[in-house]
Amino acid sequence: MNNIVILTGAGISAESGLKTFRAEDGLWEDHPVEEVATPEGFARNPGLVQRFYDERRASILAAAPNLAHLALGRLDAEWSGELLIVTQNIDDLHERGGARRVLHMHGEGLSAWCQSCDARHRWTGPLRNGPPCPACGDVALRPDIVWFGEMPYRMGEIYAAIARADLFVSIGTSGAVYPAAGFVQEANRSGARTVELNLEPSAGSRWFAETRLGPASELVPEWVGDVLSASFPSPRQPA
Ligand code: BJW
Repeated sequence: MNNIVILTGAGISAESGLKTFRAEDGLWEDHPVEEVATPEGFARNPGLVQRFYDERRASILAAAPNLAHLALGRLDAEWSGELLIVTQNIDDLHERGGARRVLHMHGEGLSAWCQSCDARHRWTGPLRNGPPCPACGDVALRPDIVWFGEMPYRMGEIYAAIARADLFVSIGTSGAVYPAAGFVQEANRSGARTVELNLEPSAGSRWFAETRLGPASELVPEWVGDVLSASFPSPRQPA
């Protein structure tokens, strides 16, 4: 086994105090998704959307990586084969947990994107007050986030990594949002072993060869230990 692709979702950051989306007390409970996570919602009420992401940005800055992020940081440091951590999360907790091979397919909360000159800037303050773009000076910054109906980032790279993967692992995601929810089937098609780590079975649970249930802060360090000690079963069928 050499190539690993890991998909993470909001559940891996839940124990860092960041809300998930679809839980009863989740983000969509107080903020209708079509209002805050679509380009149409942003066009209708930019102030509301900027406030929502200003609050999210502040929460990200106040959060710290948990044992699950740290374990993936350890895996990244010690795994000499190919590794890609594809995260749907907009927080930077994987990076602060030590991981380097991270791809943010739904964008980054600490990035602002200028709709006028297309520049992207690291952003830690608010956007609701309409700051000018540091590159062109126009007041046209939006959160650098992939909303519903928009194309997630770097899909070609993701599908290429899945096609090469020996092991595909999904951590803390409900499997409700495409294209990420379809990655497990892609991985199965290309012959990878598939494993799900989640508090409860996801919508696509039946597609995984193995499911381990529990909190990410316990499951992920245990799973990383298994992989690094090579006690993980060989993923591909012998030729
Ligand atoms: C724990 C835990 C603990 C809790 N330990 N686990 C009809 C059919 C199919 C598709 C479509 C359709 N109609 C429209 C579409 C496409 C649409 C879509 O999927 N809609 C669905 C609602 C059906 N998708 C899109 O529009 C995407 N773009 C697109 O498809 O472009 C075209 C394209 C075509 C072909 C190829 C490529 C592209 C864009 C999707 C953008 C999603 N954006 C959001 C918001 C922005 C980011 C942000 O604000 O943060 O991304 S939505 C939101 O959901 C966010 C998340 O990244 C995403 C996934 O959520 P996640 O992470 O799974 O969170 P939850 O809350 O759902 O689940 C948490 C999980 O954690 C649970 O399972 C818990 O059990 C678990 N958990 N605590 C372990 N301690």
